[in-house]
Amino acid sequence: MTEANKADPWRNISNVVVVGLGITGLSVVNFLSSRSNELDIKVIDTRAEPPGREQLSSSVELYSGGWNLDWLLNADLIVLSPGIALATPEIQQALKNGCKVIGDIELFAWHVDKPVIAITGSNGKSTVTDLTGVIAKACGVNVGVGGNIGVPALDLLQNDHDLYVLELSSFQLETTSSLHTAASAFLNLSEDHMDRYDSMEDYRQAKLRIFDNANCCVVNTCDAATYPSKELGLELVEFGLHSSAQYGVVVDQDKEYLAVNGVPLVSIEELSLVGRHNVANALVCLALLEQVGVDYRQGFDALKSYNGLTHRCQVVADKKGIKWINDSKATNVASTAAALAGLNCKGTLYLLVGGEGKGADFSELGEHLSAINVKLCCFGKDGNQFLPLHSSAELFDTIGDVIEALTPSLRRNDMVMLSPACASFDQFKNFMARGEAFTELAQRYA
Ligand code: UMA
Ligand code: ADP
Repeated sequence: MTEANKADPWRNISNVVVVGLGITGLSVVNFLSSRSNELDIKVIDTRAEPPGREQLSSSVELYSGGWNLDWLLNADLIVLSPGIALATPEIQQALKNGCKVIGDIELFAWHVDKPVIAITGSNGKSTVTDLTGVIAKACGVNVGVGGNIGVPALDLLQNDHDLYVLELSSFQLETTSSLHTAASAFLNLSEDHMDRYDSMEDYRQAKLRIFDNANCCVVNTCDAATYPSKELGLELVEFGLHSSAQYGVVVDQDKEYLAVNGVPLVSIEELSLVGRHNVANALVCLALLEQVGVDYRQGFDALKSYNGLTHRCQVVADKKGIKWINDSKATNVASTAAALAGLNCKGTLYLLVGGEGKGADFSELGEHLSAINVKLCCFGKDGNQFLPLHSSAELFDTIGDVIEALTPSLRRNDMVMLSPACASFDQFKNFMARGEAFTELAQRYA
């Protein structure tokens, strides 16, 4: 933020319209109401039954089921939910009318007064965010962890933390311009959200905004798309799954280690996390914590015992030699590919794919499927798009239909994995509800 804005970002602002309720909108209303009773706060949500309306104070006016242009055009400030694109015609009209449009992370930036670590990327954001928080806590740091991971960033400001770790989506970054970070990481870029962006480059540019005011940029040596333009002269710290990366992997006496500047620190076989992508994720956590002066060595036990968040390659049933794996958080092709790469299945893999495809091209998944013994079970709104990818592919309506049909064929050493490469919104409230539905079925049928 410029010095002038920092002095008083609230200058000339009295009418605020929060667009989109949900957990972000609610956090914005609560934050604004607690810091000033001079603001006139209104909420618009285009959904007829916006989630969170029961928790909204009756003193805040809500317009739901469509747009209220009058409110938008009379606002001094619009705080936009990440679920609504900046390109939405009604928002563009307000912008043309001279209204300032920001997101919850920009509001957070206006008020935070402690160091911030920020993480973006197509995959691994939540894992890196959570694990960075877990290691920091183990090192005695009073850390607040939130953002796209599910705890709205503004809610974190209700408590005094000494460090904030934020997962930021490209949607949140679009409406953020003055977040100063001690370190920001861009983990990787692969196709996602093509229903919101015109091109991969647009999507990448939204993510690169994380480096706009970063003291240090953590980038992936194996993914050139994560690097900011050289001309900006930003300070870079590199991670990668090889020995020459600053945060890399070295082999010492036949054992692989997480290493910093070539010095082996933690043996990879001691990590509870599985998969090469998680080795990369662990390296990023160390790189980020170093930048804020946390002596991460004190957190190595926590790093080793960390076994990941739910809904990410999680074994939810293991009976009669058959494993059931919930990877509901795999909402794009690259995350499903990462799950397949990390799998060791001696029998047949029953892979459940489908849902809301977000305009993605799934053909790349075909290569990964051709190398394994798989039965492809497709479901949901865009399930039919997976049918050409494998000769075994079969279409079902729901996850329940798939499980009912496949259970009689299951044999020892087989695996059933939900790693859908799609968003869940066609049939579920979110990826967690989808994962819970699968888990319940797995435990019932196992
Ligand atoms: N919507 C409308 N009209 C509105 C508002 C929302 O139609 O007026 C729809 C949009 O399609 C939107 C969807 O509702 O995509 C969800 O919006 P929401 O209000 O339910 O969102 P929140 O509850 O505020 O959750 C948001 C993030 N959701 C999105 O960005 C879509 C959550 O990330 C995040 O955890 C939360 O803020 C706290 O920061 C979820 C997500 O799916 C997990 N994120 C995407 C991803 O990770 O791929 C970016
Ligand atoms: P995000 O918050 O970016 O969606 P998560 O940590 O929740 O990331 O993981 C989402 C999915 O991506 C899971 O299926 C997980 O197994 C996979 N994944 C995690 N880290 C990576 C990575 N570095 N590269 C590719 N896939 C990954």
